[in-house]
Amino acid sequence: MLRYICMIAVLVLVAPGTLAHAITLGQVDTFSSGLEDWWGYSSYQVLPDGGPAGAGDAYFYNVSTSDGGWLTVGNTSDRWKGDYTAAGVTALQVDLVNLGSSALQVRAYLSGVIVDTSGHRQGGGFVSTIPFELPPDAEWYRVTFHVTAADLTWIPNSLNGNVEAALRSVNTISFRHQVNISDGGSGTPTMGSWGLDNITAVPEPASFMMLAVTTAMLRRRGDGGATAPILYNVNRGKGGLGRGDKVR
Ligand SMILES: [Ca+2]
Repeated sequence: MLRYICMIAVLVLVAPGTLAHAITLGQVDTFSSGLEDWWGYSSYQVLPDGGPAGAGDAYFYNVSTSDGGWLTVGNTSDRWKGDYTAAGVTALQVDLVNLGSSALQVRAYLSGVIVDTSGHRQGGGFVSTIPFELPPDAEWYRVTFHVTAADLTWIPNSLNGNVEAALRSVNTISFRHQVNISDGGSGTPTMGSWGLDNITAVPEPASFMMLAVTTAMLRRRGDGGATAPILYNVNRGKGGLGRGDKVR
């Protein structure tokens, strides 16, 4: 019996890419239990009310009080690390609200690195090629950022730009105001404030659409008629620059 236990232990230890709580399709962070390992540049906190479902719906609030600050919200915990390709995670869905006075150009960011058999570090940092323009109207928008190789652009000078390698071993994700990809790895400095909620690892579009519709219907039933978030789908080749397709 002891031999079998040891064999199982070894298999667990050597399984490639294994993390204790790595990325899982469908996982969602709602901020109902606090920061849930999310962090922000400038100032940030979880506010207990005012999320998409209104009173009692906590959300992540991030504010920059000077022109030199960033609106960038990220996560480097094990739950959001790992092999996105193997997990089937092809997009990140997030509810967003702009609480400032200027529109924000929001992009998703992922970075990852794999050391190949020759000892070379493959990967880098990547952002959405197409940003989502979040208007300063204090409305919640449900936005889907596709994170496949076709939807991401390398931020130069971060490793070698091997996006397939990065997606196989993600170590950081974030959402940020970034006007130009050349603005670099932290986004574009600005003064403003925004909120995020219901950050979800979503699957292929067909499955995602069922999930999105189901979520919206449940929310309407559950909150006594509050307006569900406006749905947008940010995808290269669709919707044009600055705004994705309006789903609903
Ligand atoms: Ca929430």
